[in-house]
Amino acid sequence: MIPLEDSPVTRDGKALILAYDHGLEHGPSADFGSVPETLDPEQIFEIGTHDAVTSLAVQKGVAETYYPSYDDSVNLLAKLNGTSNLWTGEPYSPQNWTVEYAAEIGADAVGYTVYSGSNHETEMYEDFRKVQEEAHSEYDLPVVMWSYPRGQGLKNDTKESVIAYATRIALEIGADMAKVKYPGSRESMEWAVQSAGEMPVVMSGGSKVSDYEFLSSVEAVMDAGGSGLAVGRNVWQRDDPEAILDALEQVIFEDATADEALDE
Ligand code: FBP
Repeated sequence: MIPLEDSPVTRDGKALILAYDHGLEHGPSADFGSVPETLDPEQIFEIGTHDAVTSLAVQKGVAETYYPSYDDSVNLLAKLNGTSNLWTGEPYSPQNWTVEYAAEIGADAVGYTVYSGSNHETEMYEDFRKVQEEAHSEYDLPVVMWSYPRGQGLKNDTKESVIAYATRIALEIGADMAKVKYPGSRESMEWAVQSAGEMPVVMSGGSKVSDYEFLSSVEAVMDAGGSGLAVGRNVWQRDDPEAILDALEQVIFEDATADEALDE
């Protein structure tokens, strides 16, 4: 495992990953319609320059086109695989760029989705193995795993036991950090964090909710021993992304409660 304390994609060992791969995963109508400016990747790179953001997770085309103007102000997390919402088969996320190419563009870390439980699990583990070994042995790049159990056999993908299994799988197959859905309570998150051993665990943001609900779940994750957050919609779908990032900075890096962060 690559220790993330000294990595540029963390601050004091904690992470706030701004995710912006939704144009591929969900499509522009689903996620950019409510705030039309979010269609423009440059707007998100601007948001990503906020001090609280430790890296920006994007796909290849967006990285190639926009990252060169931001390489001094944003850490790049190259999201190497991803699939569109138009795919209707069992979950599978193909690799869209290589570790080598991501490193050439200037990536500080790579990200990879694995759908454990899918009928394509064996292929995805094999794909992940190649990426993880190349990232570690050739480029010394940490690998953040979007660990999302899903597929025909899984009725509830945010159940406590499923999320703990998700963090454990990430540890077992060699991730340096796992990004998982929030299992609903601090206790459940604690179990997921413990299941990951020394590997850091961050919460996946999810669809937009109120400031208080969102910050409270982040507070619960931090109290549970989590290492932060990977978030998209709950930041850039807000009217004032900077204000929520100010609050997140306090909760993630300064041990503030949701109430304290909202009072500022
Ligand atoms: P959000 O904070 O907007 O949920 O983004 C996190 C993320 O993992 C994105 O990287 C990705 O596009 C999306 O969620 C995938 O969500 P799902 O697979 O559940 O549709």
